[in-house]
Amino acid sequence: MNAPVLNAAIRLDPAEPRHDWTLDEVEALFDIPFTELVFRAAEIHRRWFDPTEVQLSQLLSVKTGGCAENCGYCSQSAAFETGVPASKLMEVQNVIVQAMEAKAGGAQRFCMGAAWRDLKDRDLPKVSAMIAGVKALGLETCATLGMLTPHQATALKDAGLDYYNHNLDTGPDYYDKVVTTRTYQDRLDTLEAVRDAGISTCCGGIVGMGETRRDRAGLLHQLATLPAHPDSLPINDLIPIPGTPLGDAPPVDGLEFVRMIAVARLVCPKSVVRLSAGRETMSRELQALAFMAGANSIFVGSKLLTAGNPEKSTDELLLADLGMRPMTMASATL
Ligand code: SAM
Ligand code: DTB
Ligand code: SF4
Repeated sequence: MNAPVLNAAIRLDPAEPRHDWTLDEVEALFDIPFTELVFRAAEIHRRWFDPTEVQLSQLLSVKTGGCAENCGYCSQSAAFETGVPASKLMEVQNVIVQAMEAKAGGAQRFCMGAAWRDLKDRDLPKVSAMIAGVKALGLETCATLGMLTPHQATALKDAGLDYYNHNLDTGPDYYDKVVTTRTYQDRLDTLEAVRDAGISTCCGGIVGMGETRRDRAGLLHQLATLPAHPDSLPINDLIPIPGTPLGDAPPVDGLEFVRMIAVARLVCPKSVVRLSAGRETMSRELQALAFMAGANSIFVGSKLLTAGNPEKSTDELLLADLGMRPMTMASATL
């Protein structure tokens, strides 16, 4: 027998998900030999989910560009010249039409994104009408609108909001290398308001911003020690946007990306882990490996917010070739 591949002191498969992970434990998971790591993650994936099921979300940017934040990866920040023009909040009826098309295309959840630092009360009625209208179509609703106050979160819940996306983006020690216009604690406060309002949380981050493995472990450690693990956990592969400070960031090694998915699956075993932005430049085999390592959600539709995503026909073929099918709504809302 070769050297042990796993620190026996790390409890990987308790009856219920752990919330007492230490940063060192999470970092140690990244060191497990690749095939063993993927195997362990695949095993735990099967404990909580049907591994042939994938949850399908579709995005729409309902308010694009001109954002007051300076997130170093983002095409929509007013701080960078990216060629993305700023536009006003869309009309409710136009959003509903897009949601109908998304539903017809097979999406289960419709996520409305706005390039805002925070939601303003004056926009609440219109955003609430969008949420109510999308919900009435029989879609799950998700929104990502920047920071929220507790009363705004409650109003969105009352309008029919199922999920709120608010990413921690990276580990706490690397955060201020990426964005300086808000703090990590600001993000955690909004997540708390969302949880307290009874909305399911969608929270994850990005790899490929120059962070170390320890920073990646730092992000997953934060997520795994939240009062409730994210219901949905997006892992984005940076899409380098020309004109942003990260426009020339080198691509992340595919195996390292899969490690991130596998560790996310191990530390947040009941979360729906989304293989999120960046699939357009990933091979089918890399995506298959990510599903093997525990990813069970993707964005569908040829556009994310401003950047590209695989065509519908490309994804349909991929899922068919992998023998994967859309997650049933019941298991998508664990
Ligand atoms: N303005 C809101 C906010 O920041 O919370 C919502 C929209 S924002 C675009 C949502 C998330 O998309 C970010 O937190 C980030 O994780 C991800 N994202 C944005 N630009 C990206 C890029 N170029 N590559 C990968 N992920 C990106
Ligand atoms: C998430 O984690 N990724 C999505 C969604 N949540 C809002 C956004 C990805 C954005 C990719 C870059 C763009 O389209 O501008
Ligand atoms: Fe604004 Fe969100 Fe982009 Fe940051 S990620 S600049 S908050 S739209």
